[in-house]
Amino acid sequence: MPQRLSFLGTSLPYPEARVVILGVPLERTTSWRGGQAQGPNALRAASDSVEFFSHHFRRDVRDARIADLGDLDPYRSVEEILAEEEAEVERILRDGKIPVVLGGEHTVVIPAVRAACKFGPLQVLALDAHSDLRDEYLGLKVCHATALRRARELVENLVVVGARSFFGPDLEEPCFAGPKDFAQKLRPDLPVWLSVDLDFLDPSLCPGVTNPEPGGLFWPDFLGILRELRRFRVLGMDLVELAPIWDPSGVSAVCAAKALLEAIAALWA
Ligand SMILES: [Mn+2]
Repeated sequence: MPQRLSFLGTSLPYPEARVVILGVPLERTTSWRGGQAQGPNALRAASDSVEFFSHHFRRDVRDARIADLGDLDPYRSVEEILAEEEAEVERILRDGKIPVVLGGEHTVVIPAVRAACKFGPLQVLALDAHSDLRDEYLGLKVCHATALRRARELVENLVVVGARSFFGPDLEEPCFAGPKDFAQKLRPDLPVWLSVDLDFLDPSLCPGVTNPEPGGLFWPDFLGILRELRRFRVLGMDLVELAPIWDPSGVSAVCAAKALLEAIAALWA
């Protein structure tokens, strides 16, 4: 029997799926220590350790009918990879399904949001330790440090929760919110794209990320955010910046797998 690593061991064919996972192991514009290319498969492997059932949301995630398409080929130019990702996310949405993009660096949010915008006005909720609002970084307009600025240019509204690393002027931006009050900054009339940079979590909980930042959020904050988000229509999500090589305990990959499971249980099961 051919074996392929998949989230929760799913082998559901694409036509039968409601939630569709796509790995984009992009690691090209990283400015420090890297490691995100191994994120998608580390998350898949760690998903063996979590139950299908979310007791917080009283849902079995298998009811979300999850398919896992595997990873895009990363051995091409950044432009080619991002273009294929955009086409894939667009196809998944056009088929009436929910795309879940696994990074890779946070740059992968840009083509995902660009694809989702083709279906109407959109807003983005990002969980991130960093504002990612630079206009360019190290000469690049499209990279991990500009990801949320590029995404914001595409959508009607951006809200960022968990930010605690700023370069200065970004601190004056109106998009930042706390885990308890963020929903007030979201527009009730617009669908949401959820972008989860795992470094929003405190590094004591999830150290295996490319740019850990002290003073982060904890698990109950995340569950509370998901609970609030259930009032909105969430079109899809990305989960990025898992860098398992920096966490020999493997707990960060389990956090990532569990975070994805809880998000699917809360929003789509
Ligand atoms: Mn970040």
